[in-house]
Amino acid sequence: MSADNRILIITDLHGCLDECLKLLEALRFDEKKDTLINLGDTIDRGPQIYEVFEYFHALKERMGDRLILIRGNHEQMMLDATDKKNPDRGEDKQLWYMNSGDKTVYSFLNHKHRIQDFRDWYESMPFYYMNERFICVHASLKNEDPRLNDINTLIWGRDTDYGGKLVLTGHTPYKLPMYFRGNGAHAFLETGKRYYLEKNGMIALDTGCVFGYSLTGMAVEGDVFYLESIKSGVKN
Ligand SMILES: [Mn+2]
Repeated sequence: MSADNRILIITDLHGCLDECLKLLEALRFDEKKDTLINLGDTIDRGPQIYEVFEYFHALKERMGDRLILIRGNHEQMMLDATDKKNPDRGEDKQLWYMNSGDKTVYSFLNHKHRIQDFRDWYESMPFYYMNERFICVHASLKNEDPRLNDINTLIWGRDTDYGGKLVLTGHTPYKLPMYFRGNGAHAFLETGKRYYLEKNGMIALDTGCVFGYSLTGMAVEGDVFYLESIKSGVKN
């Protein structure tokens, strides 16, 4: 893989568009060449939820298959809460609103849109992505074949003892990006430093931007990667 086909990975934007754009700039994102993977949770909690949707919706038109938007638990809560065929929709709506879904509803309404009109777009988000080197999923894996995990593991799981083929995750915020080897050993990852991709274990990229910490992204170039971080401007 040459630098002509870099893969960038970001996660847990939760409506933080300003930090997202700064991060993509720091990673020297080139939408004409790079592949961009978002590990889910674009909606809820943050200041610019509709704007994040608008940005990725337009970017998808330009990037096609090189933009991969993975589904997080927040997208799933929204889908369950707005699914007219779902008999438990009332309870699912309560769960979503308890997790800040109302903020998403109002962010869309403030722009004269209803998020349920874009259900198909969110519904098209896959639960995982994999290539020869690594797997991407919102929260966690137990089995290294993503299809053999239940959906709750993929979008809600917080286990860090996975030791299979390398997986990149978000969902659980840490103050710094982390590498979990799967045997109990873990390490902080530094920004700006080049690392070789490990074969196994889990890289956790959510550094709690919407909670006021930072937004971290990863750039993979062949078998090497590096991280960049942008300080959060969200006030809590
Ligand atoms: Mn999540």
